Amino acid sequence: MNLKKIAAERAAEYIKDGMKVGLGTGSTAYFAICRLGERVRDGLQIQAVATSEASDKLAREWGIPIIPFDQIGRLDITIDGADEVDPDFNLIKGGGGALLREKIVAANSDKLIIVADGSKAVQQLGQFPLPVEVVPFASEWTFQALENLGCRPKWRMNGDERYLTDNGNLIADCQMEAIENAAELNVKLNMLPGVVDNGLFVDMADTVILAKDDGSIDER
Ligand code: ABF
Repeated sequence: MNLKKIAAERAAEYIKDGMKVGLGTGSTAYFAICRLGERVRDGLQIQAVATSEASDKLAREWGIPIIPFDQIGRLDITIDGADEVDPDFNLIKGGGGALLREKIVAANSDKLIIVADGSKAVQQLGQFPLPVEVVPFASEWTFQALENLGCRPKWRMNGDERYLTDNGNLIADCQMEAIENAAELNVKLNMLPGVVDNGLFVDMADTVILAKDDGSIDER
């Protein structure tokens, strides 16, 4: 049983003719894009923006019309995955490296639907290392600033090289253990001049669809 697929395909049912849709990134959002691709093949009419180069490519392969972000206007629904979801629907995202575009697309959406298997539900955010996107200029200075904030950052690597996002930035994965106040940390991180954005999505998700181990869906 593929729990990610179950959750993602349930979310795809929300999409109706004429909608403008944000396409998430990651192995769960992948199934939502494929399901929407099937529906487009069967006649569903939508326009979409993608949150990563990978999702853009996948959507185009399925024949989903992709529009540049600045030309699409307000989105009806975005379907995206998450690394952690707390009981208030606050999220850690960015394990897939696409947090910046994901946050911009989510902020421009009337409705953000998060899809995941049940393992992503947590009581408190912070076990999953919080991704922080950092500009390459003065990156060691920013790294130090993250340490001073009490984060324990580690540069994300791609083999021997530092990982680069679709925007040409670095990712510092910050081991936090427990995030007591996600809203406050979100602001503090984004106040650091070298930080572009971070993977805390506070008060952004509208609906969370989790597929549980037995295949049933917890949808709130
Ligand atoms: C994206 O993909 C990210 O924000 C998140 O990091 C990740 C979730 O990965 P997966 O769906 O592959 O578990 O949604």
